[in-house]
Order: sequence, then structure tokens, then C-alpha cells
Amino acid sequence: MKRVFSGVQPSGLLTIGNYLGAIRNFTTLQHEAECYFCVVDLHALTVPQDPEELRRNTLNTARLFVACGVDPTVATIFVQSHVPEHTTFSWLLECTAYYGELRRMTQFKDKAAKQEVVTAGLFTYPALMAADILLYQTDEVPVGEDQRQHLELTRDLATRLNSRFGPLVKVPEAYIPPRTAGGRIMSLQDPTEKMSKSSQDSRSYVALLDPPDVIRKKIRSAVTDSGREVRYDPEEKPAISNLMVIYSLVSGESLDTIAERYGGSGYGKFKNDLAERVVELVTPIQRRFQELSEPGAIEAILEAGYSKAQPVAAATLQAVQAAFGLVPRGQIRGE
Ligand code: ATP
Ligand code: LTN
Repeated sequence: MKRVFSGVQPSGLLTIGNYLGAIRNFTTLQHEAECYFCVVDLHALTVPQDPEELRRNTLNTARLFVACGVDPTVATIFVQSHVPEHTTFSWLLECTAYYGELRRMTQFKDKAAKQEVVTAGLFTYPALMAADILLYQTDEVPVGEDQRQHLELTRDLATRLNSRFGPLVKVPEAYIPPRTAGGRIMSLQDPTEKMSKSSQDSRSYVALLDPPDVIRKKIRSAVTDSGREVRYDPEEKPAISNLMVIYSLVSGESLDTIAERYGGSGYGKFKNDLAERVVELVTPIQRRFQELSEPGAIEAILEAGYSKAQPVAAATLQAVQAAFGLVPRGQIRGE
């Protein structure tokens, strides 16, 4: 059976961008493949986090996976820091990746530009991500468009390891939806930036847990383009085109149908209807999220996930360590 791995940072709470770009695909892939979905708390630490908030966001991100339809009896849901093999392998990959390769990463450049101080972890972030993926002998990685470059690097590192040491890890494929299918949902305040859960401006995203009135307000105050025509034209009308993609994905209607219905009626009615559609999307997710509030419920799911994930990670790591020439413990007895 095919293996699927993906990670989500608990750097805030999931947005409709995360849902449409990645989580939605988790729920379909879980029926076709052996799936590992990981809350990558160590990646979140590459920029400053409040410890209490990180703890809460980690558990709530896992709860949101389940609320969005990831079935913990089918897919393995776990926390990255629970499986220490990730960081151990990451070091070996840091010693495999080139400084020049990491320096080219656009996510590093973008995030570094927004930080007061840039940690070494933000720079080596892609090596840890490659470790996440390669430990599970992953075939496919469902992610948004922003992760394409990291996936390419992961493939290069996998190929490098295999050509140096013989077959050790699978070379994974990215599973990225086209833009009209949610691969890159843009900020509601700036259609040239991607929607991001860690944005300082909460009006730029809709979080899956936002109350209905907040969603209505955020969508009504989303920036639009000049003119008043609702038409899909990413070049001339990037803001409206982004809202149309969201509408299309939450309603299941095509962009043409939406353009026909709202083409001449102005932005106001279109935005009001879009807000209602988004509220319809998040309402059942919010209900299921509340149902998972029983103390210990999500912790039990994560513990079961750890038990399934760790042995798989350990098997790969052991082979990789041997290939690098690291001496296993307990081999010098009887000298
Ligand atoms: P941060 O703001 O901390 O960078 P993020 O919102 O970008 O976080 P991640 O945890 O890095 O979220 O990403 C989780 C998944 O959601 C990844 O697969 C990522 O590619 C996808 N994703 C993130 N933002 C978007 C977006 N705007 N459109 C589509 N997919 C997205
Ligand atoms: N870098 C990703 C999060 C991430 C990930 C992974 C995604 C960490 N490890 C492994 C897929 C597979 C991000 O910023 N969205």
C-alpha cells in the first residue's frame, strides 16, 4: 500500500487555506494509502513561540485534523517531538544538504525577512522536513504550493543518500493541487501574499474556529480589485479571483457558474453569499472540534499514533545510521 506523510505546524490555528490546500486531501488520501499526519511542533519553534500557546495549539491542531475528517482509526496522527528519530535523522541530513541549497529556499528568505533575529533552526528547517518525510518511506506528500521547493530539496537529499549508500529511502512525490483547486489560497488583505495562520493581521485569514460573525466581517472587509465585475482573472483581478476560488471549493460549483451568477451583480452580494458558504463549511468542523474536548481524548489518539509511527521511523533510522558508519550501541561487548 502507498504511504502518505504530511506535517502541519502548530504555529497558530488552521485556516481555510490550510484546509483547502492540504487537510482536505488528507481526508481523501486516508482511504487510498497508509497515512501519517504529523503536528510538527519542532518546526514551529524555528520562530518565537509562547510555550503555553504552543502546547495548546499542538493539541488543538491534532483535534482539528480529526474535526476536519481525518479518521484516527485509519490514519496515524502524532506529534513530531514525541518521535526523537526525527531530530536524530535531521542532523544526518544537515550533514548531507549543502549550505548553498538551503540558502536558496524562498520560505527561509521570506520568513527571515520578517524576523528580528533569525535562528539557525529557521535555516536548517528543510532538513528536518526531509527527515519527517524520508523516515516513513513516503510515496506521496500532500501539501500546498508553497512547499514545492522544500519537496524538491527532499527528493534531492533522498537521491543523494541512495546514490552514496545504496537504496535507503523512497524518493517521494509532491501531491499539490492546482491553484484553482486550493493549492495557493491568498491573503484576504493582500492577494499577492499567501494566506498564513501565523500572520500578525488576523483579518488576512479565516481560521476554521472563527465564529460565524467574525467570518462574515473578515470576508466583507476583504480587499477587492478595481471595477465591480465578478470574473476569474488572476492577472487583472487577483483579489476577486482568490475569493472565487474559495467560493468554488466550498460550494463545489465551477468558476464559470459563479461568474455567471454574480458577474453583473457587484461585489457586495458575492461576498455576502461567500461568507455564508464558508460558515456552512466550518460549522460541522467546529461542532466535531467541541465533541473532542473531553479531557484525555486527543492525548489518547496521539499516544496511539506515536506507537504506530515510532517503530516505522526507528527502522529507517537504524539502516541510515549504519550506512553512515555510526557504531550501534552494545556491539563491543565480549572484547
Ligand atoms: P505559517 O503561517 O506558520 O507559515 P502556514 O499557515 O503556512 O503556517 P503550515 O503549517 O506551514 O501553515 O502548512 C500546513 C499545510 O497547509 C501545508 O501543506 C501548506 O502547504 C498548506 N498551506 C499553508 N498555507 C496555504 C495556503 N495559503 N494555501 C494553500 N495551502 C496552504
Ligand atoms: N514545512 C511545512 C510543514 C512540514 C511538512 C513536513 C509538510 C513540516 N514537515 C513534512 C509535509 C511533510 C510547512 O511549512 N507547511
